[in-house]
Amino acid sequence: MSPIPENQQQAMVSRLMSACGGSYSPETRRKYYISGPQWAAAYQGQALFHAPTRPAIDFESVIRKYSDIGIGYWSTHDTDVIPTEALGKPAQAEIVGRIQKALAENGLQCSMVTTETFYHAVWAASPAAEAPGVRQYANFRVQNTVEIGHELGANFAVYWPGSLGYYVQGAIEETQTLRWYADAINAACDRDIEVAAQKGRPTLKHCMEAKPFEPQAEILLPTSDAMLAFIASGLLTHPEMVGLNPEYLHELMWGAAPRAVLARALLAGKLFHFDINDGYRLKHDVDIGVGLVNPLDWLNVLVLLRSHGYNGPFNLDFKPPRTTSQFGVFEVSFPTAVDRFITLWEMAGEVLSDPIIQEATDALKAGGPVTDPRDAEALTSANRELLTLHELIAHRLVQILLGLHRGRAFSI
Ligand code: 3MF
Ligand code: MG
Ligand code: MG
Repeated sequence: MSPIPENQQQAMVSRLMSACGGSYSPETRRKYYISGPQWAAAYQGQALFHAPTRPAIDFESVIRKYSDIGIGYWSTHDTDVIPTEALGKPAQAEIVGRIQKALAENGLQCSMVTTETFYHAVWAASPAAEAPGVRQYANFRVQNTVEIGHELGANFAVYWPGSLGYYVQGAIEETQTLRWYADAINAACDRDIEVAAQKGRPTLKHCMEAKPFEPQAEILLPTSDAMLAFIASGLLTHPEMVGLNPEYLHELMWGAAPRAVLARALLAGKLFHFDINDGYRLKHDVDIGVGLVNPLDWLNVLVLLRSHGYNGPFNLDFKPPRTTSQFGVFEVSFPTAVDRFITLWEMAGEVLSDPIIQEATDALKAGGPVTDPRDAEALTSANRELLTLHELIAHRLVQILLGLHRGRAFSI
């Protein structure tokens, strides 16, 4: 192939995208509770060792693009849209007004707001720093985010504590730091109760998000399970208002099975919100688009969530790769992420109604005939052949993922 001139590259990307086929219409996409974060679309490809590869983009453009794709919901950090120095000032109200207008004009709803407590230098010693002034500032920030959330009609507030941890040990005392962090969550819930009453709205669902490493060397609440323990610790004044926003990759990063993490959150009644993406075990936070690395695991995750009636948001917290242009972000990255999610969600429905999986599961639950419940040998032999169904079910799931159950076959 001869070199492709720059002015023909977008057309080629579009042509190959339509050749891929399998896209859903914006109307179909809007039926799912999928939210697009401001920060994901606006990510410029920068990192510690990486210069940006894409230009900046404003929230009006992101909201318009999401609308074109059919992403019905939008989420944001306070400082993704409001400069730090304008927070709580009249300029904030002006920006919130512009956001309301952009959402209304494009038929989007704001689902979630979150406070940036990791990027600015003020958080160098975390939002639960020793200095009382920093902690007061953290309270102001989370309360201000709650107010913005109510203004924008959001139902969820998310907390990724980010810098709650340390690089060098011994200087901070963990129990004290966690108490101070709880004070910030309590301040947010208290303010929420007041604002919700004033506005006649329900209170927000406050969702804690864990990540095992980054951006500190050691993290005080590294996993969703650690956060469940924190929520139940007695430190929170309104534990019933606080649940989880697990992120798929954040759990994989520490080697967990994300489906088991979600199951524990479901059992605790705390699965409020879910950040969806993909990546690799025991590696850093690469934030790859959902289903590009572990589609089989994702299918299984969605089977669990569908079977438990999870009805919260699926927040596309991924980063379009640095090799994707800004054109590609909206032409390829977001629509394909949405469409893989929808396909996997629909496949999960197929799994739940598949007669083979159903019969195999029922047979496993029925077990073999029990002669003597204290006879290990008899029990082993009564169930021996049935246990092969575990592998048969796993095979069937792969068949469904690859379309083999519909007769797709390869001949040589
Ligand atoms: C970091 C994250 C965050 C959180 C966000 C919402 C930038 O790894 O996942 O995204 O999701 O701060 O609280
Ligand atoms: Mg996240
Ligand atoms: Mg992440």
